[in-house]
Amino acid sequence: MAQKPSRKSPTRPSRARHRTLAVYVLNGPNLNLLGVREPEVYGRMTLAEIGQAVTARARTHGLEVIFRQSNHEGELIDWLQEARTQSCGVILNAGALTHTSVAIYDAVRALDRPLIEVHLSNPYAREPFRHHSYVSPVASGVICGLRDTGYLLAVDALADLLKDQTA
Ligand code: CA2
Repeated sequence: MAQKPSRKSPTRPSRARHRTLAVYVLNGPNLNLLGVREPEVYGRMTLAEIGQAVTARARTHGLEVIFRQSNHEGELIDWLQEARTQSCGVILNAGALTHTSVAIYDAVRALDRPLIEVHLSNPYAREPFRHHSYVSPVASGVICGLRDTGYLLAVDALADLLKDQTA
């Protein structure tokens, strides 16, 4: 019996293989509380509003965004590992884990993608325990103290780094 011709053309690669990988924007512990408390430190925007603004900004660069928050170190590490193959780059606000987590440091080291570290506040103008970051030495760049604007600048910076990569 004659075989039904396959709709897949062997010469045309599937769309899935050629889809643009997303920017992962990962947020750590307590950042789900944004907009609810301490607006004088972190600004008035909620994390959901920042997510919307970041997604819109990324779209102007032709980039998609996966925006997530977790209060759990292990979940953030799982997402950083996922980002090794599923993202074109990462924007990370690891919250207080920035100052404590060797495991986050190891996961970022293993990433093999550009990563921008972001903080809403300026940790260097705050308590001494916030002055050390485990992320900064393995980040492509660091933006802090500019509140939600920092996330948008991180999108622009990442888009620039990605352009340089493909140039
Ligand atoms: O400034 C930042 O983005 C931080 O990553 C925020 C972390 C802090 O531990 C870092 O030192 C700097 C804390 C996030 C907690 O966010 C809250 C928001 C509203 C109310 C309470 C906490």
